[in-house]
Amino acid sequence: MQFDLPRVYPITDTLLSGLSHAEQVKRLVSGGATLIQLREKRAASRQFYGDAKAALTTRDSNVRLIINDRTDIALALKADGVHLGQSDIPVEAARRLLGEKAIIGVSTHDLAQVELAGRMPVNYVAFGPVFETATKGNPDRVVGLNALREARAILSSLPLVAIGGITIANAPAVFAAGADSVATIATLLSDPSRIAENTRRFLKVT
Ligand code: TZP
Ligand code: MG
Repeated sequence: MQFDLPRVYPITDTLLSGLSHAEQVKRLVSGGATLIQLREKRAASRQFYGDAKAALTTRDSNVRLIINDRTDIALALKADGVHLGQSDIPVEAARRLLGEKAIIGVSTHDLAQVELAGRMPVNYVAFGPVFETATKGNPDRVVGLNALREARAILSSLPLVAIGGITIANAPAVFAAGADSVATIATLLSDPSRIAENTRRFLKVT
């Protein structure tokens, strides 16, 4: 279940960017992103399905697209995988549906959840929010860099994705604490005219 996790893992947000998922993917890919998560918390299922389908149809062969929360949509569209939260269906169930080759990641927000996630059939574990974030409604408590270091130790070689308030400025400290990759929303998307440029800049510092 090894897979090559890039250093920057952008997540789409239609409210913040004002753009469809497909258009965000296009801009992120033109900036060099190779793994992108489509995250939709508001739109109707049918609308998200159509937008995700458009993103997947135009996907490059070197780009992998992961669907947040919705294993059904990932399965129906043959996406590259699914990203599950603590209240989504169990990882084992998603693995049964999507198969061995799917990329499955899980969100964790404290070290007990990291311990459990480390024993699940996942390809990576996301941990955060590492810093304050304005992007997620009702975010979990900030975990900080010390807990991130502990998460690294718990997971040994399992890929660790840090999330929450990560910017070009603080990313070096996040990598130094042991993250393999950083998942980011606002820092790449808040200026929609600069998505490709900011992605390129971010990739350069990693
Ligand atoms: N999960 C934990 S923090 C977060 C999610 C989805 C939001 C991250 O967004 P940003 O803008 O990179 O802080
Ligand atoms: Mg979720």
